[in-house]
Amino acid sequence: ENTPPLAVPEHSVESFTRSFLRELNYGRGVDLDRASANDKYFALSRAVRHYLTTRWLETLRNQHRDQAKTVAYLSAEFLLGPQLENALLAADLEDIARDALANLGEDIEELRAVEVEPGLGNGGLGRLAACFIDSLATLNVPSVGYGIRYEYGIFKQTFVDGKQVEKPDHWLHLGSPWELPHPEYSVPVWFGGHTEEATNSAEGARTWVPSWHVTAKPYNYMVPGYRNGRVNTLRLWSARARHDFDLREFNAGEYTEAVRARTFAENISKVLYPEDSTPQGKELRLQQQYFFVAASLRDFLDHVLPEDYDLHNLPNRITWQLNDTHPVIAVPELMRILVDEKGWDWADAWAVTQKVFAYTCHTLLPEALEVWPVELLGRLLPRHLEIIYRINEEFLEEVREAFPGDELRVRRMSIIAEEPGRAVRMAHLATVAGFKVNGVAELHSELLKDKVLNDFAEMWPDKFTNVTNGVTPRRFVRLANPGLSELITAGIGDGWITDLEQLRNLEPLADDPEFRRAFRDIKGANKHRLAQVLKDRDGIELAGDGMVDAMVKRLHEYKRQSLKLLHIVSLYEGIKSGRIPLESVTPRTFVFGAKAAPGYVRAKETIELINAIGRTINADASLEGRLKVAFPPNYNVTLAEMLIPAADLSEQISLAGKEASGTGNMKFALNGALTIGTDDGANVEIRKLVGDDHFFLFGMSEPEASDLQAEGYDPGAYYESDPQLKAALNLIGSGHFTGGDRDGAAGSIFASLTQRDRFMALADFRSYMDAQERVESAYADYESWSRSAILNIARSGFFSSDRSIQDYLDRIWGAKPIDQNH
Ligand code: 26V
Repeated sequence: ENTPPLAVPEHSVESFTRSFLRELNYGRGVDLDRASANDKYFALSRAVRHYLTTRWLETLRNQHRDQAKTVAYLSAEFLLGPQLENALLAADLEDIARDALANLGEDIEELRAVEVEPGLGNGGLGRLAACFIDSLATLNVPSVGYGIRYEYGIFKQTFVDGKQVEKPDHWLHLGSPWELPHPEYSVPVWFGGHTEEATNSAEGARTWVPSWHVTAKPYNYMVPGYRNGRVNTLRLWSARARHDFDLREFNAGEYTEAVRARTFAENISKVLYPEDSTPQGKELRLQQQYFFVAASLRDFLDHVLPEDYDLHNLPNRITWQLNDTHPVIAVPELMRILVDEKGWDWADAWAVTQKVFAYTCHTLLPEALEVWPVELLGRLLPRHLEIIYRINEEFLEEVREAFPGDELRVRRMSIIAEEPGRAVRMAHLATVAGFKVNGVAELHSELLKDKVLNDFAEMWPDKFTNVTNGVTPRRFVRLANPGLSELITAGIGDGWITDLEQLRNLEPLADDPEFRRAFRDIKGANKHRLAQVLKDRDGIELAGDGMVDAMVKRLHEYKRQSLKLLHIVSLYEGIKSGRIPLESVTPRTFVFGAKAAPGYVRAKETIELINAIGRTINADASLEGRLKVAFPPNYNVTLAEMLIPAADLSEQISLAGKEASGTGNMKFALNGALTIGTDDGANVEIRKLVGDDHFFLFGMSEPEASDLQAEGYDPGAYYESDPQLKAALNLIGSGHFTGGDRDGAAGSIFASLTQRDRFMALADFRSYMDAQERVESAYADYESWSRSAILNIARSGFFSSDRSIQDYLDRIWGAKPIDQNH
């Protein structure tokens, strides 16, 4: 029971060297002369892990002893990014490890490059989950992340003839030193079958007789707080075929068939779905969702809670935070456990269930709201469908009582949609069951109440709240931008790393010419580093000493990469036609990073067009290298950490009312880029904080955009009335960039913008061009630009994910950070 805690190894180069060599010899079975880069990377990672393990065990022991209120973050995605650098930072081993390796003749940077980042997420939602668990640990909150250990993460993007080609991301190929499997905590997850009359007498109970199951095997990952002695756990589930399958069930001679059948079960955690909108209603995806949720509930109830725990107290012990609707099947699962398995009456079970789930919505696009066909859900999870029906029945009764005679409202609010086919609306289920519903930026939360979930907000106004997103300053400033971090620390001390509002103290330094010069030097060095990496990796050349203008995010029509292209083409066309004198153009590199969902045709065409335009512009000697387009393939966390610190200008140009929050916008501001953006998502809050003088606002506001939509939007009118817009579009449509081809990507994008333009890029074009002119003249005074950049940093402390987590604690969870020494 009371094993004394292992001592943390001594913080010294000697001790670290011993750990490293021991891991190399005993862990990998090689000596230094014969070790591969992977061997050394493993030994290094394992040595670092030793320094955190004692803390991890302590945290787990305290958590078990205290039985404190816990936050379980349920998320189908955790886009973690490289682990080694973060562990080195948290354990305060950066210098020691570098020196230890140098003494052995090894370069730590070379070993870091071996790491394949775990890309277990699509974009914003998955990266947010990773920032949040970092902040939960740093704020000392008892918490656990639950998700899926995909064998293949987000695909690796390559370009072939400028077209996106996806390659599988077998990130576990060489093994991962960061995970610890715990097969002894495996749990079965059942599917299919039918339901029968209950064997217990609880009101509302039935018995589920499922027909097949898989085993969910947990892998634990350390989530270290920033130098605070806490190490939380991220538990990711891997699907295994039931280990005890009985060969007598198969006829003689079917041995190989039986073994082969295992792969069916193991498919469940095989691959991350790379779509992040327009749900496909794929059966395997629903299997994934139920798989990780059922395993996580079971894990918490059976392994975390004491054996005799009275589940009536559950709301004091846990909040299950639902990261979008992906885990919402947890709601009927908990009801099933309480009613069918534990024998509670329905009403008692519902009372508890309604107090333990909270729901975060991450979108505004109606097509991104998940719905599951009743037929599919009923086939895979027949008992859960029955439970959802009953929840809906009672809920609709409540609606009828609150709004007598309003059957239209009842139909709108129903958890079950009738058209086009019967389907379960997961956002409605989450909103009915959750005790809180939050949006991810102020504007988004308002639009949820006023539009997307308006009926629900009228019924339960107090259920709705906002928590504006944030990003972890450890990874996105301290690790990504060491130069800037040192400068900040020299100016105001290092408290900002865990208390980002302290960046305010930089404000006076924005007026200090020495400080500004130092800032510019760092920005320049970061650009150099980026230029070097892009050259080595992809053979890309940047515009020498110019502005770095970055648009990095998933490729989506609503994010309007096409509007960015219209700006680039218009500049190019202006220069070529003599309208714009070349000398007047600020040298600038337009950097794109974007993956398209493999089935999203227009997004893929946009990628092709970006590459085509880039190829033409980059090869045009008459531009004297003043304009460049750099589109490095496979934008991921690793590349983000390289790119964001080098940027001068951050492009956040979605149509107002479409981007829930954005988090890249925050990362750029914190690294001293100025934003050109619409009044959308968290841009609104960034602009309010940094001030209009240090932000380039353009475009319609959300009400203006929705009015224009309602009036009937005609992109053709904009095309006809703005000669520069017309010239840019015509140049694209003419095949100028596509080797004369007018039919492929160029023709398709031309037609879609001029005929439909769902996200009104043409309507915002003129205002965007004007804002870009303001950017050019501001940049011409780089002294004053750098002052604005520093003020952006100083005023963006609000966007720490530590602040987001504090808001979740105050507004939703009611959990308290733990005093470590108690
Ligand atoms: C949605 C869906 C829809 C069903 C099909 C599968 C699937 C997979 C992932 C997603 C997530 C898309 C939603 C998302 O990533 N939203 C982004 O969340 C960020 C964090 O809150 C926010 O900053 C971005 O504005 C928002 O687009």
